[in-house]
Amino acid sequence: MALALPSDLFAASSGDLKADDLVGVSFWMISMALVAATAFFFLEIQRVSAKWKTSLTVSGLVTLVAASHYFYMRDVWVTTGDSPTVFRYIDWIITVPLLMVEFYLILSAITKVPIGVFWRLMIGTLVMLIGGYLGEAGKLNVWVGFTIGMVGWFYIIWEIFAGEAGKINAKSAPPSVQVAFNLMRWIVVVGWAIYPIGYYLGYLTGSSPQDSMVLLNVTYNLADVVNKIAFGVIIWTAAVSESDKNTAKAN
Ligand SMILES: *C/C=C(C)/C=C/C=C(C)/C=C/C1=C(C)CCCC1(C)C
Repeated sequence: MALALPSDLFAASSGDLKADDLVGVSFWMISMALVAATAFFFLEIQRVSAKWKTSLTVSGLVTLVAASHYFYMRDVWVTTGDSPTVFRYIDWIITVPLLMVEFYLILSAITKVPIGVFWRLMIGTLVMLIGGYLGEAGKLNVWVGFTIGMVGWFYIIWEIFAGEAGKINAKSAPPSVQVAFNLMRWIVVVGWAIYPIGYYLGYLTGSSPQDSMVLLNVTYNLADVVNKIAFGVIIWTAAVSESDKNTAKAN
């Protein structure tokens, strides 16, 4: 039968992934991991108690939105060798606010949280991402964009450690939620720090554009594994342990 297609035809449908293309391979692997994580978070919704279901839904939405963008980013990279900056920032402008919603939900699972907390986290997010985008897109000097982005990020860190969000959690959360909240805070500090490092490696070291774009994309991709998948798993852990505790009490 003449049904067998030449293998380069298959490869051509998504560009031609080279075995030594580290960035391209990382785009493929992470897009699959994001798909798997999405299925996992959605399936686990039925296992946790009512007040945790929305948190798992949001985790699954973050990985779903990111998986879709990874397919596009992967194609841009594999076919052109360019950084998929526009897709990257479209992804972040949707997923980072969703992660902020997640913070708000974790706090709201325990106590009544003023809506102002949510809006302040959103404002910090917008400043951070708009500054970064203008720098990366060449609309602003790369250092100026970087600095604006850093200001937005520091503002978020301040809010979740010293601001109203930080105080609410310290006062009223049960231990497992406090553990989750603390881990999430360290994700925002340590996990999110990987992004400005990526920006720095991409634009501010003065090395060749090709090398810089490899470093930038590998670093951003690694950061997404930590901050989208691992972050979701942390929330899942808290949700399962809190739900099991409540079931034990009820029996
Ligand atoms: C799922 C995607 C996430 C969690 C993306 C987070 C992105 C950042 C924390 C980006 C931060 C940046 C700075 C702090 C300064 C320079 C510019 C950015 C946008 C890379």
